[in-house]
Amino acid sequence: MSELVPTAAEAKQELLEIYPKKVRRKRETQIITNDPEAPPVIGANSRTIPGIITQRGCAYAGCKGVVLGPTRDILQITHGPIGCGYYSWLTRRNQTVPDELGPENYMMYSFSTDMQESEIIFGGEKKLKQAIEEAYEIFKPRVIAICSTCPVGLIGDDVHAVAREMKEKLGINVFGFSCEGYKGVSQSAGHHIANNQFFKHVVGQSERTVEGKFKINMLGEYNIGGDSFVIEDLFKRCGFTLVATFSGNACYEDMASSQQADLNLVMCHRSINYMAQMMETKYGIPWMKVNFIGAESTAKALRKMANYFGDAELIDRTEAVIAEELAKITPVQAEVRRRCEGKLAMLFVGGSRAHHYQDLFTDMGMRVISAGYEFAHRDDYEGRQVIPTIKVDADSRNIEEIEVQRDLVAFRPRKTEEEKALLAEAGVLLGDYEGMMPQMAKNALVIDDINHYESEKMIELYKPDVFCAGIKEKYVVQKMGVPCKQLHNYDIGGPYAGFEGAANFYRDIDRLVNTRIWKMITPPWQEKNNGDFGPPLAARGPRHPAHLSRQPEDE
Ligand code: CFM
Repeated sequence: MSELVPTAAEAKQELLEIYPKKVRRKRETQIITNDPEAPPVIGANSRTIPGIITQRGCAYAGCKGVVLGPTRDILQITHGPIGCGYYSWLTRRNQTVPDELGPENYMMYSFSTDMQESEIIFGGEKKLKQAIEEAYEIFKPRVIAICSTCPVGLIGDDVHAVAREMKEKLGINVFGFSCEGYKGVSQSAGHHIANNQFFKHVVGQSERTVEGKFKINMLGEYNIGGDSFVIEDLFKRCGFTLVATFSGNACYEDMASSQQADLNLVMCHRSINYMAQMMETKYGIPWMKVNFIGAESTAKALRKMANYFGDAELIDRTEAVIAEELAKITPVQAEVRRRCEGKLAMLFVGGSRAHHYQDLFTDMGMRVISAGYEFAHRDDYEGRQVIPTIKVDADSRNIEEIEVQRDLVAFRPRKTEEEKALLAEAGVLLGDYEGMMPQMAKNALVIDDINHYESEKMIELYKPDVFCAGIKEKYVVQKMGVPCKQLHNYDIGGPYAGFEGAANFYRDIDRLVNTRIWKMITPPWQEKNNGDFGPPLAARGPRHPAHLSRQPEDE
């Protein structure tokens, strides 16, 4: 592969140049030149430096928005000022279809206690109880969950005591989350808090027996833009029985009976690995990392799943589904490759997609020159083997680690150690995730918790053909004449999972990077050189000549 200009080391220097010494020392550890053979240590999951415009969200977002939000029939009350409820209302494009197990759907509602100053002073528990009773009166839900916002922790309202009291009084499941926004350093804390409470209050609560062969749970798939629907369809056609998804298109009953599955699939390692671990310890369910983003990755994941169960008929059916789907998608791949091959991409998203979506770009022949997560931990970058070496700081210590014991009745080992060893030999690794860095090119720049300044600088330096991020970055990036693909909500697109989703993605990216509109944009600083953005981009040794300035011959 051709060398990039500037090199990763030079780019890193440029990014760091502007910072005061102390800031530079910290950012130096978070901007890393990759070596896939021996991933270097990267600084991650530490506090964002005050004053820097980060992409990150809060613990409430990670709990209420991410892990809890996609469940349709858990009535979710935000205990806090109305803004927290209002701004978390339908902002994530998770979809759901009610069924006989979970016919209720509260997703389109926003429930809030609308905390006022008087509650901040005198306490909000009374209002919370009233809100729960009122919600119960109107909706008669089977489950109510309470999500805490910052003031709840600051004034000391005990949402768990209120939940216990209401559970008793109403005779339904009620539980709370201490997911105050300020917990931890990002939404990652909220994931952990959500995992803990789901594990304690939901998993194992159902009496029903799940019928079916090859029972699996899908962990860390949230049905953004309909992704879960595509994956569910693939499972069905291959012959797997999906017990529960955490938590895309999920209902309470599914999740409450999830301990009956014989395999946990982990899609988003960052947000749900705690659940996989706890279920393995308590019930003996092994987990495997999968990725249903990308055609090759989807085929690989399905094969691993079929091999895990080792049933000849299941393996044959899975192979037939893969063959059928690949036959449909290969022509689309070839078509977009003609126009996209060699184009440059950068991805700065969340805690797993910056890794997963690289597979789609690889399918298309595009080159990922830089990527990073907002809030992932070192294991998501370097692989799980580094977990014992991760320093636990005060921010992480604040998040509860729950002690999990083997369940004396329900624990059932699904595979013996010998069987696991045989599977490992056949390439079916259990309980492991190798992280993003081993899959990235040598010398690609890996940037943790990238900020707005660094994003703009990276665009100036490399002029990528597409920059993948979220709504906070989108219009800043596009004003620079570079298309921005939102990988959180897919803009208005998707599904992007599975084979069908991959085809959607290829087409959307093809359209985005090959439209002529970007050449017609004059960035504001080239129209009136107001000095805010530094020298014109054209003066910076363009990697793609004339990419960012109007060229009469192009029109
Ligand atoms: Fe997991 Fe997610 Fe992500 Fe995430 Fe998120 Fe999301 Fe994301 Mo936005 S759970 S870590 S906290 S894959 S909401 S569906 S897109 S940042 S990369």
